[in-house]
Amino acid sequence: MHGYTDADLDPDDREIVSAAADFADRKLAPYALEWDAAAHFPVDELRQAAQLGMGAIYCDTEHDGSGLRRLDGVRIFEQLAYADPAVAAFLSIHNMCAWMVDAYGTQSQRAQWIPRLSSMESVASYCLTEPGAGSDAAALTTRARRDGDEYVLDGVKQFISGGGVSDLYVVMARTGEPGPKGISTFLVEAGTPGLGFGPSEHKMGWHAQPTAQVIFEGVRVPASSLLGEQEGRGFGIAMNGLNGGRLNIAACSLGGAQAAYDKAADYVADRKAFGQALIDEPTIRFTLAEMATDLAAARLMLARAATALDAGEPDKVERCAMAKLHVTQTCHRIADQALQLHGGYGYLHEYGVEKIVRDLRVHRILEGTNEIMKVVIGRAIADR
Ligand code: FAD
Ligand code: 2MC
Repeated sequence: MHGYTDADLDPDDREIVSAAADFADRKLAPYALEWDAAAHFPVDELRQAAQLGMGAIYCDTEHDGSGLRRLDGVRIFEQLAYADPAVAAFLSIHNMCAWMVDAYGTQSQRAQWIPRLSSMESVASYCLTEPGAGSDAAALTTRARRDGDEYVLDGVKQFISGGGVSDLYVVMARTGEPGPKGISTFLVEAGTPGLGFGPSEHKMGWHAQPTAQVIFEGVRVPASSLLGEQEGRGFGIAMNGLNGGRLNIAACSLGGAQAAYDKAADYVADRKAFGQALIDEPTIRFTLAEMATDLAAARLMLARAATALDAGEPDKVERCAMAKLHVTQTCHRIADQALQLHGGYGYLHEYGVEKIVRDLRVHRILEGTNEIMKVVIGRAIADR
């Protein structure tokens, strides 16, 4: 259990967190640098995580979900990210998709998809962003036109995590008027004629998972692919998915930063300069003290936002946005401080810290940029 003592958790919670930490230590950590260097997406290991209940963490148990809380989810992603933030973050996106199907799907959509998503026999991607609509997501132009018993999808989705590899694409597309009210959500299976993909993007970090355009050219899906049967609900579905997604991305930052901090604390205890261990230099100790304090505060803030989402508290949206803003920003800084404490060695791949800095950087951009988090929080303040 990285970042927790026994006193932090009751026995049931401890079991969940320990199981995730044990899996991460054995199945992810030893290979994370290799996967990063080779841009390898470890689908087999993701399926092993799913065997332990991490494929549909907060989906109902009725269709093989794990029936856990958001709070459990963020702790699980934190432990997985301690080993590999990129892999943990992909699993969090898959879980966001599974929850959207479970929360908004019809009984038959849930029965069809949740068992497959829970086992990760079907890996899922979330498709909202477009080349011309990122932060302004409600401006999306991918169109779904009703044609008899089918919808026909045309458009391009940009930066899709798992694009080209996933089995199920959860797609926000326009069925009606401009703006948020004209958007619906569709479940599109890989292999559907007209569904294509761009090349895998070359990225600064997140090398262990592919990112690609998802292209729809006259993609025909049965009308039963409309999530929740009713048109016009897609923007709300997408946003509610993202509330939890934002927490999970923050959890991935926290796990990565905890790992970077632990590496730095070990390193400065060993490294000698000016006749003493670096940890005996007071300014270095102060840096570690601030990093440890920031990690503890971030963990508390994230847990509070997760309980707000679990309980459906009225301010859950802004709490999730605040947690995403604060935790991803703070944790990226902590990872960078850890790199600095390693001196030149921090810049080398084999020490594992530069990978964490690269992986955590994008958490300030995706699932809503940190500027958009301020827009969300600011609107809540203005609407008080
Ligand atoms: P823009 O919206 O063009 O923003 C550019 C800049 O302007 C940003 O700094 C932004 O904060 C700022 N800005 C915009 N509007 C405002 C405003 N009103 N006030 C202040 N500042 C503002 N999307 C998916 O749908 N699914 C995925 O799986 C997915 N995975 C991703 C993986 C990676 C590696 C990356 C890089 C992105 C991924 N995204 C995904 C897309 C991601 O969510 C978007 O990149 C993000 O929402 C920002 O959109 P944009 O890139 O179009 O930037
Ligand atoms: N939770 C629940 N509902 C929400 C919501 C949220 N977080 N955000 C907005 N809504 C609702 C809102 O309450 C309103 O509902 P109603 O019509 O019932 O009043 C509706 O959605 C429209 O909202 P707005 O009027 O605020 O819409 P607007 O277009 O002005 O702005 C904004 C919305 C900027 C908050 C939204 O577009 C946004 O979050 N943009 C960021 C996009 C984003 O996060 N992309 C991430 C892509 S996924 C990714 O990166 C991955 C790695 C998977």
